[in-house]
Amino acid sequence: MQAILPTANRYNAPDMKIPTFEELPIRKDLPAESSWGVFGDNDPLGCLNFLTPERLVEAARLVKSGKVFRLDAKVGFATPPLFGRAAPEHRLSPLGPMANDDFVHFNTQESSQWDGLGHVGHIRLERYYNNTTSDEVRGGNAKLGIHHWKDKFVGRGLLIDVFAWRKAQGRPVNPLDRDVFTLEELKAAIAHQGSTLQPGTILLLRTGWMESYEKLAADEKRSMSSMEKMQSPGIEATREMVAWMWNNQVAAIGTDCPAVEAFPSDFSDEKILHYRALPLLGLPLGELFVLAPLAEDCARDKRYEFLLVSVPLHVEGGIASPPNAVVIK
Ligand code: UVW
Repeated sequence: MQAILPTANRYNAPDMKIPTFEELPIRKDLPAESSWGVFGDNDPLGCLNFLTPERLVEAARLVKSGKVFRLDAKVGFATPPLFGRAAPEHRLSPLGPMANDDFVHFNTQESSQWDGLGHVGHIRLERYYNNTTSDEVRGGNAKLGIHHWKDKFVGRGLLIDVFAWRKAQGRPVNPLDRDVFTLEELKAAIAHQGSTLQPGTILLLRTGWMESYEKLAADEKRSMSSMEKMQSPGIEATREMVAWMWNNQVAAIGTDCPAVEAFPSDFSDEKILHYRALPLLGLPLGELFVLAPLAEDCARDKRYEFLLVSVPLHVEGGIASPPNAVVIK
């Protein structure tokens, strides 16, 4: 691909103008449907740039009841781990007669997780977000490492309970089958909840996968855990879907399913959501979140928006992270 000449960030001033999806890319030498350069050629935050301090102050005003919902499943919840990933190890290490340390060794993609921007690069372009090379990612990942997100993932969250909405429509989801939620369905679910999508929102999408998985017997979990056997609902992987997210300044999307997009998805197809979101737009994808208790509370008080605080691991050069996230209502 063509070399990209460094340019000054055109949009990082307080009055910055964000180009619409239709105006992307911002330069002719950049890939189609990419946001590269919008926040500067070395930007590591992608759509997290939409979480501005002003919007955080607004989001803090959503705290009314003092209820807190943890979004991470426990480390090691999936038995065996999905997609053939390794199981976590937890080892106690006595420090003295009455004192203990411990070690936790786990794949950051094994339980609830944000996919960092070094997780998936574009299959054809062979580049990660903002023209980052594989060598840069694998050689320390200073450019896109998860450490850049350590204090950036706080803002307004909005739950879209598409699982409940589908049920209300008389078309219930079977969360352990592949099923595609269209953009029109997401919009209808938002309207049904009486919610609005405001700029700088972290979307949470409930598909029902987590609760269904937890109800399975041990042998059923084992037989569906591989890449080949996995079936899951998720959002449609279209240009329209990501255009809607970009144009509404969605900061990230977290779901309770294994891949955000419906699975199986074909990683040889450059049109899948993982490529559209992570390398092209810098849009963080969150997977395997615990959303059912939050969804129950939102249905009860009819408030689907809240303050969301996520503090990814402070690991220099990290690829992904448990969200370490709470919703505060
Ligand atoms: C898949 O789509 C396999 O998900 P992940 O982001 O966990 O690699």
